[in-house]
Amino acid sequence: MTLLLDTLALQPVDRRPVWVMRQAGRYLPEYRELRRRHAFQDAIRDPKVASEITLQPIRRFGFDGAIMFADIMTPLEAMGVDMTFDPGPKLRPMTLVEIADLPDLDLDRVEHVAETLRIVRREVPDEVTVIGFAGAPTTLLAYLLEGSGSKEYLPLRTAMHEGTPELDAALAKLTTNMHAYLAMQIGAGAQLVQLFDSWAGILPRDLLESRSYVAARDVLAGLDAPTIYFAPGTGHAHKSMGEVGATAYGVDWRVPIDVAWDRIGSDIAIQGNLDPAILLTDPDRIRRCVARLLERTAGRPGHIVSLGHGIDRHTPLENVAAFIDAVREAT
Ligand code: 1CP
Repeated sequence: MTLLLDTLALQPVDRRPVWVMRQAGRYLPEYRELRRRHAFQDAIRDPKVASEITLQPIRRFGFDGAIMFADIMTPLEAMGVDMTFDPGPKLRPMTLVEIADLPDLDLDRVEHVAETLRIVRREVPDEVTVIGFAGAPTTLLAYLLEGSGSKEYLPLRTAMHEGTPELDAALAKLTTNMHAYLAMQIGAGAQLVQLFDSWAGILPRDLLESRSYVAARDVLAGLDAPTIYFAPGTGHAHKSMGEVGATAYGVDWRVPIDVAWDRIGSDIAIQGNLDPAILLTDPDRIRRCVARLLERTAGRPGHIVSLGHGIDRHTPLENVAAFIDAVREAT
Protein backbone atom coordinates (compact mmCIF):
# COMPACT_ATOMS: atom_id res chain seq x y z
CA MET A 1 0.00 0.00 0.00
CA THR A 2 1.11 3.55 -0.68
CA LEU A 3 0.40 6.76 1.23
CA LEU A 4 -2.23 7.71 -1.34
CA LEU A 5 -3.93 4.30 -1.31
CA ASP A 6 -3.91 4.19 2.50
CA THR A 7 -5.49 7.62 2.57
CA LEU A 8 -8.17 6.53 0.10
CA ALA A 9 -8.89 3.59 2.42
CA LEU A 10 -9.30 6.12 5.30
CA GLN A 11 -6.34 4.62 7.14
CA PRO A 12 -4.39 6.88 9.51
CA VAL A 13 -1.16 8.08 7.82
CA ASP A 14 2.02 9.86 8.98
CA ARG A 15 1.48 12.75 6.60
CA ARG A 16 -1.05 13.65 3.95
CA PRO A 17 -0.34 12.72 0.32
CA VAL A 18 -0.06 15.50 -2.26
CA TRP A 19 -0.28 15.67 -6.05
CA VAL A 20 -1.84 18.17 -8.46
CA MET A 21 -3.80 18.03 -11.69
CA ARG A 22 -1.78 19.10 -14.75
CA GLN A 23 1.43 18.43 -12.81
CA ALA A 24 2.77 16.91 -16.04
CA GLY A 25 2.51 20.03 -18.13
CA ARG A 26 3.43 23.46 -19.25
CA TYR A 27 4.61 25.05 -15.96
CA LEU A 28 7.64 22.71 -16.10
CA PRO A 29 10.62 23.90 -18.19
CA GLU A 30 11.59 20.28 -18.90
CA TYR A 31 8.07 19.68 -20.31
CA ARG A 32 8.31 22.76 -22.54
CA GLU A 33 11.73 21.59 -23.69
CA LEU A 34 10.40 18.14 -24.70
CA ARG A 35 7.38 19.72 -26.40
CA ARG A 36 9.72 21.74 -28.64
CA ARG A 37 10.71 18.42 -30.20
CA HIS A 38 7.38 16.54 -30.02
CA ALA A 39 3.91 17.77 -30.99
CA PHE A 40 1.30 17.23 -28.25
CA GLN A 41 -0.48 14.25 -29.82
CA ASP A 42 2.83 12.67 -30.89
CA ALA A 43 4.10 12.96 -27.32
CA ILE A 44 1.03 11.11 -26.05
CA ARG A 45 1.35 8.39 -28.71
CA ASP A 46 5.01 7.67 -27.91
CA PRO A 47 5.17 5.73 -24.60
CA LYS A 48 8.82 6.70 -24.10
CA VAL A 49 8.00 10.41 -24.30
CA ALA A 50 4.66 10.14 -22.45
CA SER A 51 6.21 8.18 -19.58
CA GLU A 52 9.10 10.65 -19.38
CA ILE A 53 6.62 13.55 -19.11
CA THR A 54 4.68 11.64 -16.44
CA LEU A 55 7.87 11.17 -14.43
CA GLN A 56 9.20 14.73 -14.76
CA PRO A 57 7.15 16.21 -11.87
CA ILE A 58 7.90 13.16 -9.70
CA ARG A 59 11.64 13.65 -10.13
CA ARG A 60 11.50 17.38 -9.53
CA PHE A 61 9.01 17.55 -6.65
CA GLY A 62 8.43 14.00 -5.37
CA PHE A 63 4.64 14.13 -5.67
CA ASP A 64 2.88 11.12 -4.10
CA GLY A 65 0.91 10.36 -7.26
CA ALA A 66 2.08 10.10 -10.89
CA ILE A 67 -0.74 10.88 -13.33
CA MET A 68 -0.14 9.46 -16.77
CA PHE A 69 0.40 11.95 -19.57
CA ALA A 70 -2.47 11.81 -22.07
CA ASP A 71 -5.68 13.79 -22.57
CA ILE A 72 -9.32 13.09 -21.80
CA MET A 73 -9.85 13.19 -25.61
CA THR A 74 -7.20 10.51 -26.34
CA PRO A 75 -9.63 7.52 -26.31
CA LEU A 76 -12.04 9.42 -28.58
CA GLU A 77 -9.29 9.65 -31.19
CA ALA A 78 -9.10 5.85 -30.91
CA MET A 79 -12.86 5.77 -31.59
CA GLY A 80 -12.30 7.51 -34.92
CA VAL A 81 -12.80 11.16 -33.90
CA ASP A 82 -10.28 13.42 -35.68
CA MET A 83 -9.01 16.41 -33.72
CA THR A 84 -6.18 18.85 -33.25
CA PHE A 85 -5.01 20.65 -30.07
CA ASP A 86 -4.58 24.42 -29.90
CA PRO A 87 -3.90 24.16 -26.96
CA GLY A 88 -7.27 22.54 -26.10
CA PRO A 89 -9.08 20.07 -28.39
CA LYS A 90 -10.55 21.27 -31.71
CA LEU A 91 -12.80 19.02 -33.78
CA ARG A 92 -15.79 19.10 -36.12
CA PRO A 93 -18.89 19.39 -33.91
CA MET A 94 -20.88 16.13 -33.96
CA THR A 95 -24.57 15.29 -33.55
CA LEU A 96 -25.88 12.99 -30.84
CA VAL A 97 -26.63 10.34 -33.49
CA GLU A 98 -23.09 10.52 -34.85
CA ILE A 99 -21.71 10.14 -31.32
CA ALA A 100 -23.98 7.18 -30.55
CA ASP A 101 -22.86 5.55 -33.83
CA LEU A 102 -19.13 5.89 -33.15
CA PRO A 103 -17.25 2.59 -33.29
CA ASP A 104 -16.38 1.14 -29.89
CA LEU A 105 -12.91 1.87 -28.55
CA ASP A 106 -10.31 -0.28 -30.24
CA LEU A 107 -7.97 -1.19 -27.37
CA ASP A 108 -5.16 -1.79 -29.87
CA ARG A 109 -5.33 1.90 -30.74
CA VAL A 110 -4.69 2.88 -27.11
CA GLU A 111 -2.00 0.27 -26.57
CA HIS A 112 0.42 3.22 -26.25
CA VAL A 113 -1.48 4.28 -23.10
CA ALA A 114 -1.10 0.79 -21.63
CA GLU A 115 2.60 0.81 -22.47
CA THR A 116 3.07 4.26 -20.90
CA LEU A 117 1.47 2.99 -17.70
CA ARG A 118 3.65 -0.14 -17.67
CA ILE A 119 6.80 1.94 -18.03
CA VAL A 120 5.70 4.42 -15.35
CA ARG A 121 4.78 1.65 -12.94
CA ARG A 122 8.22 0.10 -13.44
CA GLU A 123 10.08 3.38 -13.02
CA VAL A 124 8.37 5.19 -10.15
CA PRO A 125 9.48 4.60 -6.55
CA ASP A 126 7.25 2.06 -4.77
CA GLU A 127 5.70 4.71 -2.55
CA VAL A 128 4.38 6.71 -5.52
CA THR A 129 0.90 5.80 -6.76
CA VAL A 130 0.30 5.50 -10.51
CA ILE A 131 -2.87 7.35 -11.52
CA GLY A 132 -4.87 6.68 -14.69
CA PHE A 133 -7.81 8.79 -15.84
CA ALA A 134 -10.66 9.32 -18.28
CA GLY A 135 -13.11 12.07 -19.09
CA ALA A 136 -16.63 11.60 -17.75
CA PRO A 137 -19.44 11.20 -20.31
CA THR A 138 -20.93 14.68 -19.73
CA THR A 139 -17.59 16.43 -20.25
CA LEU A 140 -16.67 14.39 -23.34
CA LEU A 141 -20.14 15.06 -24.75
CA ALA A 142 -19.63 18.80 -24.17
CA TYR A 143 -16.51 18.75 -26.39
CA LEU A 144 -18.01 16.47 -29.06
CA LEU A 145 -21.17 18.59 -29.48
CA GLU A 146 -19.35 21.93 -29.37
CA GLY A 147 -16.14 21.01 -31.20
CA SER A 148 -13.96 22.79 -28.63
CA GLY A 149 -13.91 24.16 -25.13
CA SER A 150 -16.39 26.97 -24.40
CA LYS A 151 -17.72 29.23 -21.67
CA GLU A 152 -21.38 28.35 -21.95
CA TYR A 153 -21.61 24.84 -23.46
CA LEU A 154 -25.02 25.68 -24.93
CA PRO A 155 -25.16 22.60 -27.24
CA LEU A 156 -24.58 20.36 -24.19
CA ARG A 157 -27.16 22.16 -22.06
CA THR A 158 -29.74 22.14 -24.86
CA ALA A 159 -29.27 18.42 -25.50
CA MET A 160 -29.48 17.66 -21.78
CA HIS A 161 -32.75 19.60 -21.42
CA GLU A 162 -34.25 17.92 -24.49
CA GLY A 163 -33.37 14.54 -22.99
CA THR A 164 -34.06 12.56 -26.17
CA PRO A 165 -33.39 8.84 -26.72
CA GLU A 166 -30.43 9.98 -28.87
CA LEU A 167 -28.95 11.69 -25.81
CA ASP A 168 -29.32 8.44 -23.85
CA ALA A 169 -27.62 6.55 -26.67
CA ALA A 170 -24.72 9.03 -26.94
CA LEU A 171 -24.14 8.98 -23.16
CA ALA A 172 -24.35 5.18 -23.12
CA LYS A 173 -21.73 4.96 -25.88
CA LEU A 174 -19.33 7.15 -23.89
CA THR A 175 -20.10 5.36 -20.61
CA THR A 176 -19.38 1.81 -21.77
CA ASN A 177 -16.25 2.86 -23.62
CA MET A 178 -14.76 4.89 -20.77
CA HIS A 179 -15.42 1.96 -18.42
CA ALA A 180 -13.49 -0.32 -20.80
CA TYR A 181 -10.73 2.28 -21.16
CA LEU A 182 -10.27 2.59 -17.38
CA ALA A 183 -10.37 -1.20 -16.90
CA MET A 184 -7.58 -1.45 -19.49
CA GLN A 185 -5.52 1.16 -17.58
CA ILE A 186 -5.94 -0.73 -14.31
CA GLY A 187 -4.82 -3.92 -16.03
CA ALA A 188 -1.73 -2.09 -17.31
CA GLY A 189 -0.68 -0.78 -13.88
CA ALA A 190 -2.85 2.18 -12.83
CA GLN A 191 -3.40 1.80 -9.07
CA LEU A 192 -6.02 4.56 -8.91
CA VAL A 193 -8.17 6.19 -11.58
CA GLN A 194 -9.68 9.66 -11.68
CA LEU A 195 -12.76 10.55 -13.70
CA PHE A 196 -12.69 14.19 -14.86
CA ASP A 197 -16.10 15.83 -15.18
CA SER A 198 -14.63 19.27 -15.74
CA TRP A 199 -17.69 20.98 -17.28
CA ALA A 200 -20.60 19.14 -15.63
CA GLY A 201 -20.88 21.99 -13.12
CA ILE A 202 -22.48 24.15 -15.81
CA LEU A 203 -25.64 22.04 -15.54
CA PRO A 204 -28.51 22.66 -13.12
CA ARG A 205 -28.76 20.30 -10.19
CA ASP A 206 -31.54 18.10 -11.59
CA LEU A 207 -29.62 17.34 -14.80
CA LEU A 208 -26.37 16.77 -12.93
CA GLU A 209 -28.16 14.22 -10.80
CA SER A 210 -30.24 12.53 -13.48
CA ARG A 211 -27.53 12.48 -16.18
CA SER A 212 -23.96 13.30 -15.18
CA TYR A 213 -23.80 11.47 -11.85
CA VAL A 214 -25.63 8.43 -13.23
CA ALA A 215 -23.27 8.19 -16.21
CA ALA A 216 -20.20 8.68 -13.97
CA ARG A 217 -21.48 5.98 -11.61
CA ASP A 218 -21.86 3.56 -14.50
CA VAL A 219 -18.34 4.30 -15.78
CA LEU A 220 -16.81 3.57 -12.36
CA ALA A 221 -19.01 0.65 -11.24
CA GLY A 222 -17.13 -2.61 -10.90
CA LEU A 223 -13.63 -1.25 -11.57
CA ASP A 224 -10.92 -3.11 -9.73
CA ALA A 225 -9.14 -0.08 -8.20
CA PRO A 226 -10.05 2.95 -6.07
CA THR A 227 -11.64 5.84 -7.95
CA ILE A 228 -11.83 9.63 -7.66
CA TYR A 229 -14.64 11.66 -9.23
CA PHE A 230 -13.70 15.28 -9.92
CA ALA A 231 -16.47 17.65 -10.96
CA PRO A 232 -15.54 21.28 -10.22
CA GLY A 233 -18.24 23.93 -9.87
CA THR A 234 -20.81 21.50 -8.49
CA GLY A 235 -21.26 23.01 -5.02
CA HIS A 236 -24.98 23.25 -5.86
CA ALA A 237 -25.13 19.46 -6.07
CA HIS A 238 -22.64 18.15 -3.50
CA LYS A 239 -25.32 16.51 -1.36
CA SER A 240 -26.18 13.95 -4.02
CA MET A 241 -22.68 13.50 -5.43
CA GLY A 242 -22.06 10.44 -3.27
CA GLU A 243 -24.44 8.57 -5.57
CA VAL A 244 -21.53 8.33 -8.02
CA GLY A 245 -20.09 5.68 -5.70
CA ALA A 246 -16.46 6.78 -6.04
CA THR A 247 -13.85 6.06 -3.37
CA ALA A 248 -13.05 9.78 -3.15
CA TYR A 249 -14.24 13.12 -4.54
CA GLY A 250 -12.20 16.04 -5.77
CA VAL A 251 -13.53 19.45 -4.74
CA ASP A 252 -12.69 22.85 -6.21
CA TRP A 253 -11.74 25.93 -4.18
CA ARG A 254 -15.18 27.56 -4.07
CA VAL A 255 -16.47 25.63 -1.05
CA PRO A 256 -14.41 25.16 2.17
CA ILE A 257 -13.11 21.60 2.10
CA ASP A 258 -14.69 20.50 5.40
CA VAL A 259 -18.08 21.87 4.32
CA ALA A 260 -17.86 20.03 0.99
CA TRP A 261 -16.73 16.87 2.81
CA ASP A 262 -19.71 16.90 5.16
CA ARG A 263 -22.09 17.46 2.27
CA ILE A 264 -20.70 14.77 0.00
CA GLY A 265 -20.35 12.10 2.66
CA SER A 266 -18.51 10.99 5.76
CA ASP A 267 -17.30 7.52 4.77
CA ILE A 268 -15.33 8.71 1.75
CA ALA A 269 -11.99 10.37 1.10
CA ILE A 270 -11.70 13.91 -0.24
CA GLN A 271 -9.19 15.63 -2.56
CA GLY A 272 -8.39 19.32 -2.81
CA ASN A 273 -8.81 22.17 -2.71
CA LEU A 274 -6.34 25.07 -2.72
CA ASP A 275 -7.17 27.68 -5.35
CA PRO A 276 -4.53 27.31 -8.13
CA ALA A 277 -4.34 31.13 -8.06
CA ILE A 278 -2.73 30.92 -4.61
CA LEU A 279 0.26 29.27 -6.28
CA LEU A 280 0.63 32.46 -8.32
CA THR A 281 1.22 34.55 -5.15
CA ASP A 282 4.30 34.07 -2.93
CA PRO A 283 5.79 31.32 -0.74
CA ASP A 284 4.77 32.94 2.58
CA ARG A 285 1.15 33.30 1.56
CA ILE A 286 1.16 29.76 0.16
CA ARG A 287 2.42 28.36 3.49
CA ARG A 288 -0.30 30.24 5.38
CA CYS A 289 -3.03 29.06 3.00
CA VAL A 290 -1.83 25.46 3.20
CA ALA A 291 -1.82 25.64 7.01
CA ARG A 292 -5.42 26.89 6.96
CA LEU A 293 -6.44 24.16 4.53
CA LEU A 294 -4.85 21.44 6.67
CA GLU A 295 -6.49 22.81 9.82
CA ARG A 296 -9.87 22.34 8.21
CA THR A 297 -9.31 18.60 7.84
CA ALA A 298 -7.11 18.06 10.92
CA GLY A 299 -7.61 14.74 12.67
CA ARG A 300 -9.76 13.34 9.90
CA PRO A 301 -8.24 10.52 7.82
CA GLY A 302 -8.84 10.60 4.08
CA HIS A 303 -7.56 13.99 2.90
CA ILE A 304 -5.52 14.00 -0.33
CA VAL A 305 -3.97 17.46 -0.58
CA SER A 306 -4.33 19.01 -4.02
CA LEU A 307 -5.47 22.07 -5.89
CA GLY A 308 -9.09 22.83 -6.71
CA HIS A 309 -8.29 22.49 -10.43
CA GLY A 310 -5.23 22.14 -12.67
CA ILE A 311 -2.02 24.01 -11.91
CA ASP A 312 -1.69 27.17 -14.00
CA ARG A 313 1.08 27.18 -16.56
CA HIS A 314 2.53 30.44 -15.24
CA THR A 315 3.07 29.00 -11.75
CA PRO A 316 6.65 29.68 -10.51
CA LEU A 317 8.53 26.51 -9.59
CA GLU A 318 9.57 27.90 -6.19
CA ASN A 319 5.88 28.31 -5.34
CA VAL A 320 5.18 24.67 -6.17
CA ALA A 321 8.09 23.71 -3.91
CA ALA A 322 6.72 25.92 -1.12
CA PHE A 323 3.32 24.25 -1.48
CA ILE A 324 4.73 20.74 -1.22
CA ASP A 325 7.11 21.62 1.63
CA ALA A 326 4.25 23.18 3.58
CA VAL A 327 2.22 19.97 3.27
CA ARG A 328 5.19 17.78 4.20
CA GLU A 329 6.28 19.87 7.17
CA ALA A 330 2.78 19.95 8.59
CA THR A 331 2.52 16.12 8.57
O1 1CP B 1 1.51 21.32 -24.28
C1 1CP B 1 0.38 21.74 -24.60
O2 1CP B 1 0.21 22.73 -25.32
C2 1CP B 1 -0.83 20.96 -24.22
C3 1CP B 1 -1.53 21.40 -22.98
C4 1CP B 1 -2.24 20.17 -22.45
C5 1CP B 1 -1.71 19.30 -21.50
C6 1CP B 1 -0.39 19.37 -20.77
C7 1CP B 1 -3.50 19.66 -22.86
C8 1CP B 1 -4.41 20.19 -23.89
N1 1CP B 1 -3.72 18.49 -22.17
C9 1CP B 1 -2.67 18.23 -21.33
C10 1CP B 1 -2.47 17.05 -20.49
C11 1CP B 1 -3.58 16.57 -19.68
N2 1CP B 1 -4.91 16.83 -19.88
C12 1CP B 1 -3.46 15.70 -18.57
C13 1CP B 1 -2.12 15.07 -18.21
C14 1CP B 1 -1.81 14.70 -16.87
C15 1CP B 1 -1.69 15.81 -15.85
O3 1CP B 1 -2.73 16.15 -15.24
O4 1CP B 1 -0.58 16.29 -15.61
C16 1CP B 1 -4.75 15.48 -18.08
C17 1CP B 1 -5.17 14.65 -16.90
C18 1CP B 1 -5.65 16.19 -18.91
C19 1CP B 1 -7.11 16.17 -18.75
C20 1CP B 1 -7.94 17.18 -19.44
N3 1CP B 1 -7.85 17.63 -20.73
C21 1CP B 1 -9.07 17.77 -18.86
C22 1CP B 1 -9.58 17.47 -17.48
C23 1CP B 1 -8.83 18.23 -16.45
C24 1CP B 1 -9.20 19.68 -16.29
O5 1CP B 1 -8.28 20.52 -16.34
O6 1CP B 1 -10.39 19.98 -16.06
C25 1CP B 1 -9.64 18.64 -19.80
C26 1CP B 1 -10.85 19.51 -19.63
C27 1CP B 1 -8.85 18.54 -20.99
C28 1CP B 1 -9.07 19.23 -22.28
C29 1CP B 1 -7.87 20.01 -22.64
N4 1CP B 1 -6.78 19.49 -23.22
C30 1CP B 1 -5.79 20.43 -23.35
C31 1CP B 1 -6.29 21.63 -22.78
C32 1CP B 1 -5.53 22.94 -22.70
C33 1CP B 1 -7.59 21.37 -22.35
C34 1CP B 1 -8.56 22.33 -21.64
C35 1CP B 1 -8.88 23.61 -22.33
C36 1CP B 1 -9.89 23.57 -23.43
O7 1CP B 1 -10.95 22.94 -23.29
O8 1CP B 1 -9.64 24.25 -24.45
